[in-house]
Amino acid sequence: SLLISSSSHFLPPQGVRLSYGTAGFRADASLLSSTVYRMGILAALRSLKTQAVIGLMITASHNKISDNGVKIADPNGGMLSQHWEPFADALANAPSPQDLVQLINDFVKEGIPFNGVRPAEVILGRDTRPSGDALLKAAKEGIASIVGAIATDMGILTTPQLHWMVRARNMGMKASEEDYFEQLSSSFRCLMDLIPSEKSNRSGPNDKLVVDGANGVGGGNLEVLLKQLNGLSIEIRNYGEDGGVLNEGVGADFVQKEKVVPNGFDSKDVGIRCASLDGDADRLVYFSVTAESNGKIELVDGDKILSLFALFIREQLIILSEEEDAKNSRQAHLGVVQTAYANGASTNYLKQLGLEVNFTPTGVKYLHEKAAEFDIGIYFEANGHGTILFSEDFSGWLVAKTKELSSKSKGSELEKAALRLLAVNKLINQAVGDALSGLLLVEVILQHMGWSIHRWNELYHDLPSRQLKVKVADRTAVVTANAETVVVSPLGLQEAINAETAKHSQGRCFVRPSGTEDVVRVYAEASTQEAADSLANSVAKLVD
Ligand code: NG1
Ligand code: ZN
Repeated sequence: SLLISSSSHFLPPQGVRLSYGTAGFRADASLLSSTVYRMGILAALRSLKTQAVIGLMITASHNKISDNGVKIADPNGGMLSQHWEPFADALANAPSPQDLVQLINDFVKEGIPFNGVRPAEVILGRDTRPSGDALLKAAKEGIASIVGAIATDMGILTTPQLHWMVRARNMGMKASEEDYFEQLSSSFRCLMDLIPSEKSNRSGPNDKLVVDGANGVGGGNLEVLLKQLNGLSIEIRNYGEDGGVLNEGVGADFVQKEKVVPNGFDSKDVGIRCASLDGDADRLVYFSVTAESNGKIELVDGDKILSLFALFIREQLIILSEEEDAKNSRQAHLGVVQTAYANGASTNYLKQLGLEVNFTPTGVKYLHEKAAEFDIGIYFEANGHGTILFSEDFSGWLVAKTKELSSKSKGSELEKAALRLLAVNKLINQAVGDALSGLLLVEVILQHMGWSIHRWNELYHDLPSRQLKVKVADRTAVVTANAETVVVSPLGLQEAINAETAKHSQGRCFVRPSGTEDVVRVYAEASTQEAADSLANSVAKLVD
């Protein structure tokens, strides 16, 4: 058959077992062509099964340039349904073309319609990695091996753009790259127009933002977006076209983990508001260079972006809830979602605002799923990946409300609050975390509040923390519960961690197996950096 002959060009690497982790498959790019080919097949089957457009993205995000990866976007633009992950693993690891065909036949028999249905349609994107071009061709061949399947190559994109396009296509909306830029820029302009007038003249040439593009796809795309905007002064560095290497000494992951300036930034930037994207532009952190000479920064991480977003949304909801005509008002349920990596000071701050804070295990799919339970759900990982979700029900209410207010109380504070929420609903990428839409939202909220990056950073003070990785023989031996905060196996380990933690004031510590690397991660927090370091080190010894 077609499958047997085409799959014989893509034999899996020997002696490597790949698994569909929290971010799809990731490995050295040279190992991936068979996996990507097979994920092309899976994407086409998923499209037939759901009768919707599916996305396939080739990226290894913040990892080194020689790595690559592949992940699938489901019809709603989110991550592939967890029910299909075992099938993805089985496909990727099937040893021969015959085994592969057998697997597919068995799977299809369980209920994938082929006849009298809309053909499979997969849209593809890739980041700037040099290995991406050949891998994209492999994905297309996989898709083409399913009869009638259509593959649409969108070229080099940010990961969130591809997810956004899948979601937009399946909602029957315009879904090209131009449409993406148009939606972000028009909703951004709308939010700028709604800034209280006493604050609207704050920005000037002295208030520029400098962005580190991680030498990836984000810098160039941000530049395209900027051409459609007014009122933002942004300088972009680390485009990736001036000899800099993707993610090497640059980018959101580097800045957040190392807490030092990325390449291309130095003491001349002291005090300026700076931001870092990661290589595929789905993470965003802010920072400012301190006057100390060693490249130290003040880091404004995902937790603080979450806090800023929560404050702004809460402010609009409070205005709306003060509406006199009580019968048309609606008490919106706002929830925030974090993981155990969120700095304890951020959690305290959010709770003290009266917000409901929820915890899930690490991995965007878990955070996203939880946030979707609210009228407005905001989720962020400390590393800068996160977004805001508006429920369908609440979005509908908001559209109706703004219509009603535009005739009843045009120009009122009430109308402005509703219009702001509606604009956030359009600006923020509701498929996945998106550094570009997140950056625009941060910028407009800072202007709305009249805040500098320092004022923002003062919302609360991070507790000192330390993250370590421990190489172990078998990381799956560590099993956790309660959103990864408690070890249930091996027996006795949690008690030992508790005993170490109790030695430190404001101590908090947890360990978990990484979903993307072959390590166990240790996280510790305490009232001083020395204490956090010492707690992390002693717990790392317990794991080893
Ligand atoms: P793992 O390797 O499971 O810790 C890392 C990040 C996650 C998430 C995924 C996917 C940390 C501690 N973990 O997961 O937050 O971003 O990669 O890229 O940052
Ligand atoms: Zn990324």
